[in-house]
Formats: sequence, structure tokens, C-alpha cells
Amino acid sequence: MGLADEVLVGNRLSLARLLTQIENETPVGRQAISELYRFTGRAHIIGVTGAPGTGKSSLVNCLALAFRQPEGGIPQAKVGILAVDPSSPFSGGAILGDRVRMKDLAGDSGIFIRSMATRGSLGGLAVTTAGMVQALDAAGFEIILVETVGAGQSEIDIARLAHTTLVVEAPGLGDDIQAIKAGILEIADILVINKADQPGVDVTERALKANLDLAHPSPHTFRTGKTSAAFLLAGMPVETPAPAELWIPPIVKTTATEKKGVGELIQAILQHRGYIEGNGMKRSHEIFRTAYEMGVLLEEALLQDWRQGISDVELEALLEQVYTRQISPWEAVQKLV
Ligand SMILES: Nc1nc2c(ncn2[C@@H]2O[C@H](COP(=O)(O)OP(=O)(O)OP(=O)(O)O)[C@@H](O)[C@H]2O)c(=O)[nH]1
Ligand SMILES: [Mg+2]
Repeated sequence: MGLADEVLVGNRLSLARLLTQIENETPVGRQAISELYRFTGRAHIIGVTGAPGTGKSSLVNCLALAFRQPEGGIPQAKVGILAVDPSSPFSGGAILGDRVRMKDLAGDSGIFIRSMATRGSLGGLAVTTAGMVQALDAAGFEIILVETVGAGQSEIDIARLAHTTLVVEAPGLGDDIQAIKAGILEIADILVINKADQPGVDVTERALKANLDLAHPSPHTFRTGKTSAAFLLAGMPVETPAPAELWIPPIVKTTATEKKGVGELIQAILQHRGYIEGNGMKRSHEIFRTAYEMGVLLEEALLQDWRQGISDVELEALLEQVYTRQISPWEAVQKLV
């Protein structure tokens, strides 16, 4: 049996191996993803982002438990967890901490937890994470929680990947309106104020509400920036239905350490899921996400292809000409292509 088949029949060790192959962007990983791709698209992907230490991992832990041992009408689901730490590859300590905190979940075959430390690569965080999510999806995990530390681009990447994005704030951190970046509010489908047991919850809530009023109402739009996805999609009408009803991100208060507010948070997630499934937004979101992923892969493939057709000597000679100011970088590129 190949790796992909073993993943499909629920072999956890094979799934772990596959995730490593995908993380390392190996041909084996890409081949397996290609075989598994038609089994994907079933999971609901939940992004969990926010400033360091707001309680994202604790919340992910609570959410996973709630989907495994559901109460009050919450559907039971198999849960995959991906903890992405884009900040540095040397964060073994933090990741270990997450593992320890997630001990409640150990030994349950309906849960799969994976930490990854992304490294700089052509495809970058978005494509590698997307591949790992696809593997978990094909393996039958119906809810996939992806945690990233809010650090700029990574939140945007997660929003592209996730169907529902939770932005986690904590009192004391978000009191200063300046501290609540408009960008992060724009990607939030649900705002969570965790550590609701701490003082200052009302101040944080008021600050969030004030910012929400400024940022909304506007339907979520996808920004491509100067990426290959922008080229791929240029001039293509990606269907973005105007939703009959705007989604105003609800603010949910939780205390992860006491497992409080988790039921409300799950209700909000399920509501958002119903919203995007019912109005066509899920479809346009996924088409966009796919275009983004293909854009990154296309760029990589074209560059590799092009690089094979050019000798080191040729390239060096051109660089030398640019260095000695005989030609400009632009002229050099014209010669190269
Ligand atoms: N008082 C209180 N503490 C909490 C709550 N949730 C989490 N914590 C604590 O806050 C600290 C950070 O929690 P984590 O879950 O690791 O936070 P995180 O956002 O995942 O942190 P990073 O991944 O490092 O960004 C831990 O000591 C938790 O026990 C809460 O609701 N109330
Ligand atoms: Mg964490």
C-alpha cells in the first residue's frame, strides 16, 4: 500500500510521515497529496490567531475536547490540530508546552495533533499549511483547527485557508485601540475575548466593538496583494456573491482555563459555517484559495523550469554586467527571459 492509501485507511503513523513529507515539500508528499486530493473538501477549517499568550492553544484544546465529548447539541467530530509557529524554528519550548497542555486529548484516535515550525521556502507557510490541512482532511478529520501566532502576514495566510477565523484577544492587551490592528479585525469571523476571568474585559469589549463599527459593515474581500494569485486571477471574474445578510463578527467571551464559554464559541462557529455554506461564500472562498495555492506553485514551477534552461556561467556573466553597471537589472532580466 502506498502512503496515500495507508492514510485513507486511518494509519496514524503514515499520516505523521506524510505530514513530514509535506512540511519538507518533498516529491513524495506532493504525489501523495495529488492522490488524496479528491478525498478532501469535507473538513471545516477553523483558524485560530491572535497575539502571543492570549490563550490560543488552551482554547484549541477546549474546542477539540468539546467536539470529542459533545454536550448540548454540538455534533461529535474527529478533530485535527495544526499548531503553526511561523516566528522561529527554535521554538521547541513553546511547542512542547502546547503538547503538555494538550495532554487531555492524548490517546483519543479521533484527535490528531501536529506542530510545525515553518521555514522559509518558495511555497511558504500558506501552501505547506494548506497541504497539511488537506492530508488531515483526507484522513477523515472533520474539524481542523489551525493555530498561528498573529504576526502580520501569517494571519492573512490563515484567513485564506480557514473557513472560519477566530481572532483571540485577552483583556489588558487590547485596551489600547492602537493595539487592535484593523487588519486583524478584518480577517476575524469571530472575535474571542479569552481570559474573561481577568479584569478589564469590558474595556476590551468596548474597544473591539468600536473598531468593528469602523471596519464594518463590508463583506469580506480577498486581497491578493502583489502575489502570483493576483496574476492568475487578473481579469477573471471570481464570483463574489453579495450576501443578503452581512456577517458581523460576534464577540464571544471565554475562560479557557475553566472551559467556560466554549459552548457559545462552538455555536458561533457552527452559525458562521451555516452562513458561508448557505450563501455561496464558501465556494468563492475556496476558488480564491485554490487560485492562490496554484499561483504559488505555478511561480515555483516556472522558476525551476526557467532556471534549468540557463547555465550558471550565463547567469554569473549577467550579474557581473549589472554589477559593473554595463546593463541595468531590468535589461538583464529581458535577456534572461
Ligand atoms: N487566567 C487565565 N489564563 C489563561 C486562560 N487561557 C489561557 N490562560 C493561560 O495563559 C497562558 C498562555 O496560554 P496559551 O494557551 O499557551 O496561549 P497561546 O495564545 O497559545 O500562546 P502562544 O502560542 O505562545 O502565542 C497559559 O499560562 C495559560 O494557562 C484564561 O482563560 N484565563
Ligand atoms: Mg499557542
